Amino acid sequence: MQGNIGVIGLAVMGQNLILNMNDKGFKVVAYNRSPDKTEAFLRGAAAGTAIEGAFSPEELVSKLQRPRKILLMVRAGTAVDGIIAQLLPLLEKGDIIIDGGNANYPDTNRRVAQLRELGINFIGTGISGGEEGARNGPSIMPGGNRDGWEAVKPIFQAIAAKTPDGEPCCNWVGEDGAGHFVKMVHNGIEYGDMQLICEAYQFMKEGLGMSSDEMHQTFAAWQQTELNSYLIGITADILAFKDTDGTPLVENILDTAGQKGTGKWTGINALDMGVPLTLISEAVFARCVSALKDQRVQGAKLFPHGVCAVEGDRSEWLECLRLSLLASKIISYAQGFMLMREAGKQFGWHLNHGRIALLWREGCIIRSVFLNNIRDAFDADADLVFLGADPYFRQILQHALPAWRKVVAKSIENGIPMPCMASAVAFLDGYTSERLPANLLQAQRDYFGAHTYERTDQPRGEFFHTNWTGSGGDTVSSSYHV
Ligand code: NBP
Repeated sequence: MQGNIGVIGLAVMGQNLILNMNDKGFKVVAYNRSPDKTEAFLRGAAAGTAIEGAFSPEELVSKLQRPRKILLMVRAGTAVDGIIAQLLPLLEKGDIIIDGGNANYPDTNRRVAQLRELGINFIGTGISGGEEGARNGPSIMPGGNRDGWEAVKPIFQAIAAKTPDGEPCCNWVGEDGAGHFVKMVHNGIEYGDMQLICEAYQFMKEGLGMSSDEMHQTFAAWQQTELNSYLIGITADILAFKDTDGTPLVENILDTAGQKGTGKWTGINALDMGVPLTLISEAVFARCVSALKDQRVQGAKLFPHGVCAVEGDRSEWLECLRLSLLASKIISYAQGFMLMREAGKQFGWHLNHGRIALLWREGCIIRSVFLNNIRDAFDADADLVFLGADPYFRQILQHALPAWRKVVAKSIENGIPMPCMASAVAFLDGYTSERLPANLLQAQRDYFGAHTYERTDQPRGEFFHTNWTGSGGDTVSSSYHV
């Protein structure tokens, strides 16, 4: 029997996706650049299954049903272009290449267009859930050339995670690089969620003086609330985990984090598109600050401050903190969806936000109960611009606001860095201000650069320049923008 699908790349993701497909009754042909990995896989995890190996691209292609479906699970970047170049002479019109790695979406835009010219359907899909998700049901975000989708859909929807209602967390996202764009935003949101939890942890530990076991209990209790999510659950587990000497392992881990491409790309795209993605960007920068360990050690000597204990009723503070986390998380998702809306507009992608929320409901790192409410919000109003305007989320934000301000103010007063929670309040305050100080900013720009300004008492689109110093003249600038 010919293979239903071929998979190239037998590292952790590729192997687990193949085993998952095999479990669902699909015949998979596996190929890896280094043959020893293919041999080890066939002898190991794939032994006794219907999975077949191939030791060259030619052999792989010869073993597949038409139209051939080939999933690439290799390191993102030039490796993908290299493999495509190897496959092209072997493929026929109508064959399908799927890139399941973490490609940067402009690369996917380019590949979709190039391969369309050659009659090859290219799909770029985000796959989230790590090793465990790949094996048991990931969240899958496919986009690209839709002509290839119907042939791939039964396989991908079979292996994907399912919502409690049985819907697959895999559906068509949109044209070109839309799937990889949505995966990028997913990863950015993951950065934000993780940093928010870390800020709550630091407030509990250093402000409220809580032990790891007490924090474990708090996160476990939060898991029974609207915050119920994979990341809150694993945080509770981590805090209970003891090192070999009986101390909490988390306290023995060095406090520096790296940041790989996708969080940074999310921030860069937000800047390019003019979307105020403040929370995710702060989360990326928080990792950058954490990475400056040596400088922080020096800084702590220059500005010794320590964290002052947070006085007052602990359970009251914990409820304020829970509300702050929830409200900040709403802002983060609201900003993430704003970015996707803008990308949809700029690239002409028809993104369905409710459906995207459903894709993330299970299988991926940001999976949470809360995503059901986001799906409901976009189902009720597909044109919802700001998630906080949905009645459910608006009510939570309004209820949380006093507690949220209290936590952020206390963190600043007591020296606990909480950049994401603080930026979330600042964003909401700015976004809901009818008048901001940008009038002064416009005056400054006109003063030093003759950039002109609009007036409150004149129609929009009419521009004025003032000779502020009496020596500036009346000539305005039309090309120099600061
Ligand atoms: P890696 O990202 O570690 O990539 C290793 C695979 O790429 C191996 O099969 C390797 O073959 C192959 N490869 C490389 Br490197 N350069 C190649 C080239 N020039 N030509 C052909 N093959 C090449 O594997 P992974 O962690 O399984 O991730 C696969 C993709 O999925 C990546 O894009 C990753 O970003 C994405 N992803 C990973 C996760 C995760 O949790 N790990 C989650 C979600 C998405 P070799 O054996 O011959 O060196």
